[in-house]
This record gives sequence, structure tokens and C-alpha cells, in this order.
Amino acid sequence: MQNLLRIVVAGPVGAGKSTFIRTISEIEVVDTDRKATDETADMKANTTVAMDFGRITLGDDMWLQLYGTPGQSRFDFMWDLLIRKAHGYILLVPAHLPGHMRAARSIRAFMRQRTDVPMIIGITHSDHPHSWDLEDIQMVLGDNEQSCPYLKLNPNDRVEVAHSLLALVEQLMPTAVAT
Ligand SMILES: Nc1nc2c(ncn2[C@@H]2O[C@H](COP(=O)(O)OP(=O)(O)O)[C@@H](O)[C@H]2O)c(=O)[nH]1
Ligand SMILES: [Mg+2]
Repeated sequence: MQNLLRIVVAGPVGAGKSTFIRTISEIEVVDTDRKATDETADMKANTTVAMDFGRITLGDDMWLQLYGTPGQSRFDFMWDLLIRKAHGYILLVPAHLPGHMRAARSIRAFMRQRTDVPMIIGITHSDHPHSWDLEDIQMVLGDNEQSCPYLKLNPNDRVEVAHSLLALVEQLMPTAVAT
């Protein structure tokens, strides 16, 4: 059994990737957030330019390493590097930004072309008053109920983040072989 699992947290700008890792990591997160100077500056002051890195101990000799991708497609060489080494990934989709659904869909396609490791989709910002319903998001991403696990979570909530990671690790365990 492999005792180190590398999990990638992907998704569009503002989905909550950096927050997700900061909320759950037991080490101080190594982040590469920098002042946004392009179109993302309208959304957030800082944006991830390379990756976020965090770690969680699952048991006596089992660790999860968490790698958060930059959201912008101009950094997709980092998506490529990170996903090729991943044992599983979580795609965070912000439910309050309809304009980002297309980005989420293309990130999904990008990952699918490179890997078939287990994945789950985490819908964030569902607490926003104008957030989309789960069914509508599934439809835009081209999924049905059976395609892959979907769950709603707020990346600021430690219990919800842990729950989503467990859902992914459950899928991973049978395939986690020493590499
Ligand atoms: N209310 C609420 N805020 C969220 C949620 N998910 C993320 N955020 C906030 O959205 C902002 C952007 O998150 P960040 O982690 O920087 O997104 P990233 O671009 O994916 O790394 C932060 O202020 C988060 O606290 C959510 O589900 N609900
Ligand atoms: Mg970030």
C-alpha cells in the first residue's frame, strides 16, 4: 500500500482552492499567491501563480499531499505537471459565477485527457444568494448523477473539507499501489 497520496485541487479562479488547502493542512501552507494585475484583479486581490501546497496525516504512516493549481488557463503548464503525478483530484466549481462554468468544463476536459485517476466535484459558494443548483451545474459540465460524485462544500469549513477528501480517498484506496 502506498503511504503517500498526492491530491490535486483544481478549479477556476475564486473557486476556493487555496482556501480549501489552508483550511485543512496541518503544516503552514506554502502558497504562491501574488497581487493580481490582470483581469482577475476585479475578483480578488491575490491570485495563485504556481501552486499551493499542504499536507495532512491520515494515520500512522499515511499522508495526503495537497496541491492547489493556479486557476487561470495561462498557467496550464502547472496543471499538466501536477495532474500527471496525482493519485486523485477534486475539481472545485464556484456555483455563484455562471461565467466560470465554461472554465470548469475545460479544466475537467484538460484533466480527463491526461489522467483517469479517481476524482470528485466539489460545488463551492452554494451559500451565495444567486448560486446555481447542483442539477444545472451537472448539466453544464455534461454529467448525470452517475458520472462522478458531486458534493457541496464551503472550503472555509474544516468538517466539509475533510468530508470531501474522505469521499475521494475512499475511491482511491483500492487503486493506491506502491509507485
Ligand atoms: N462564502 C463562501 N466563500 C467562499 C466559498 N469558497 C471560497 N470562498 C471564498 O472565496 C474567496 C476566494 O477563494 P480562494 O481560495 O482564493 O480561491 P482560488 O482562486 O480557487 O484559490 C476566499 O475569500 C474564500 O474564503 C464558499 O463556499 N462560500
Ligand atoms: Mg488560489
